[in-house]
Amino acid sequence: MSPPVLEARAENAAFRKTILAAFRFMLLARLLDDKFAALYRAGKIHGGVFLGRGQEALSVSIGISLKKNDIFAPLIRDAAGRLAFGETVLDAVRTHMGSALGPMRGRDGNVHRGKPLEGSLPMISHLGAMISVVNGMLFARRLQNRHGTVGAASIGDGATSTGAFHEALNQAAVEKLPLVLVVADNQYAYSTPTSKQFACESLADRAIGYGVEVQNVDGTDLFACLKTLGEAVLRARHGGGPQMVVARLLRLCGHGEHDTADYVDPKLKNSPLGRDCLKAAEETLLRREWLDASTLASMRREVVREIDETVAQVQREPAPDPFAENWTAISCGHLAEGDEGNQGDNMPARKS
Ligand SMILES: Cc1ncc(C[n+]2csc(CCOP(=O)(O)OP(=O)(O)O)c2C)c(N)n1
Repeated sequence: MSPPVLEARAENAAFRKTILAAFRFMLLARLLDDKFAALYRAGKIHGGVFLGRGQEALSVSIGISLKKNDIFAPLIRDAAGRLAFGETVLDAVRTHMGSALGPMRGRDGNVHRGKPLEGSLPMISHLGAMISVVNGMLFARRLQNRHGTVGAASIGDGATSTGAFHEALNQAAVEKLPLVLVVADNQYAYSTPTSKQFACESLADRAIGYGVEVQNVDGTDLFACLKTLGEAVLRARHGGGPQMVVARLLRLCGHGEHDTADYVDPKLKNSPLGRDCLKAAEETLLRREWLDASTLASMRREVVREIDETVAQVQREPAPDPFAENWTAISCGHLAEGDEGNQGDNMPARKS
């Protein structure tokens, strides 16, 4: 057996590696979001663009804590978590820009993207609907004797006022499902402040009512989020039943890129809740000398290059052809090698 001091050192080195990987995903998500916002304003992205600015620390922490065969139901503010769970920049850009080669084959808005067979669920609604879908998948795995997997769902403070949230949380508690529910208490549900949303002190109280283990965490602190989410996932994986984590933070953008968010109280922006988690993580990593300025600069250059090259590639790709489509509602999003992007469904394409 190795002496405790060596074990502690190895643990520290592993944590350091995870933190640096998480930080890179956060940076990638932020710069990707910025690119999508710019493309939207330039009229290159249709529909809406919804961003996760300020929520990257929380989002990446759940994405990176899950394993390959787990289930993840992300929301519109989860670019960082999606990337950490395995989404490629190429899939994200293809979906936003409507490429026929993307996972939804250019037929659906960007928020509904996912690869269900890989455990990444396309969002139905932002408002609680995905929790019971994750529960259902966890039940299915239990019936298939596939134990040891975890299902995570993201949710906003507004969604915790819906019946869907309460029914699903209760079901998960009664059935002791390995669910991790990640609540981003970002102070607004669209333009509705939390004071008009709930009267309990913390949203954590809602979990206690159902007998669900719950933790509060500072959503602006990457280190705290990683630790809290990592431990919650472990507890769920090892039979501890459903876990809820409530992270307090401030949404550092509008509801979508169309929303100027003038309703946000300036006092909140200047409060600790308004701290930018990406900047805070960067400062801490530099201060601890886990990252130096030149490594950071080259990381940033690499990320920008990857995004720019992917956008340039996708701009040359075809849009869906309405006459060649079979228009089945859901694409399984798995393009086989050499697939032209039109055969990904479980239904055969209709020949016109
Ligand atoms: C069933 C349903 N009702 C309303 C909407 C419109 N809508 C989308 S997001 C949202 C607010 C969500 O707020 P919150 O849950 O706090 O999440 P946040 O946007 O802050 O991440 C609303 C009203 C919707 N998508 N689905």
